[in-house]
Amino acid sequence: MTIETIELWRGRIDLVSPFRTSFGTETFRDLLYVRAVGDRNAGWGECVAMATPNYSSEYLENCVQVISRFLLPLIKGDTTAESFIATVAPIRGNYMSKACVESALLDVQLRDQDISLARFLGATQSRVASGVSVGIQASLGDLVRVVGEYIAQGYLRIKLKIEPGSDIEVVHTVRKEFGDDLLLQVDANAAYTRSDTAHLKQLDAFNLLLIEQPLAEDDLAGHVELARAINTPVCLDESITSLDTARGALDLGACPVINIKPGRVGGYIEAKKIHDLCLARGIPVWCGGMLETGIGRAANLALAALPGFTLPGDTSASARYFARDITEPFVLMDGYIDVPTGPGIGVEPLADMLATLTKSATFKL
Ligand code: OSB
Ligand code: MG
Repeated sequence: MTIETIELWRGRIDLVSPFRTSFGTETFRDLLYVRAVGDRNAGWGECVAMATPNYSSEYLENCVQVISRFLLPLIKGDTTAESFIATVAPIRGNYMSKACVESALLDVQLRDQDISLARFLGATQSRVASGVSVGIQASLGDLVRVVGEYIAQGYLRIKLKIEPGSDIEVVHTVRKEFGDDLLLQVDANAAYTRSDTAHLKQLDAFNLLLIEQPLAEDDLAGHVELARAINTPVCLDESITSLDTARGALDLGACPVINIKPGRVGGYIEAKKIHDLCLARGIPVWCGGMLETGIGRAANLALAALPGFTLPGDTSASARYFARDITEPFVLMDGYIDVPTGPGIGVEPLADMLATLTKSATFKL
């Protein structure tokens, strides 16, 4: 394989409904893709960064800068996903930028080898159990209606976004309405502090699968303390940015569950390493999401098909996000989504959707 050029593609796609979290409200998804053009195939990677630095310190326009100024100049014709990771190691952080480029390189090299990403990563499942992440709603009535619709569509697990002032009653309402058998979890996106321990302990009454990222990204010690004080399993999202942070969090006892997002940890190869560590230690993992279009979703499904992914992920169907996805839509069937089987990520942008994107830069190697 020889990489010849790398293209950056930008775009924007509306969400079917506003998505409100403790850090803000999204009504559209700003898009950034890297397309790596090789001598035989081309590969795509989607950047998961949001438009603003609220979920993490990374944001999309900054990723354009990091990728163009610092990552792409390190790529040579014979760079592979694996050698890219080693080459960009001196660049600190910027996981989402690295992951985006790595994904495109991985896609093109696996297409050349005629291997699916799922097979490359060691997937053992042909379909993935799907959960759905439900944003903070304007009223409890809206919440019950929205959750009811997702359950009717077949989603196997509901995740409720929470924040101070919209938490205990929200969970109580959903439990009362939909019963004790519903697989239910919450995600605070770092909205609480250590002084909220007694408040969060009230969630113990509702038999939740887990509470995701209750405290600040940096506050591992706080999560250790909280995990000891409450019965609801603590799961980390924002805090886990690498294999090292994952190992550290597990060693400290900060979390009995981990949400693995490839974009947040620098790519699919690092994500697999975190999966392998967790599998070896008996720690269940699940695949998170970042409102990806079909490009990133296809790759996430491949990862989520690994054996340690024993909890349903935020790998929802295309229709949960977009009226029309960038790729052929991923559809929910009896609560599951099929893992792509074609070479690489197994999908491509549809011609008419590609026409809504802009090639913003081309780098010749
Ligand atoms: O915290 O998991 C999160 C979306 C954007 C940024 C952060 C998060 C989320 C979600 C939705 O919860 C996941 C998805 O459905 O893609
Ligand atoms: Mg989260």
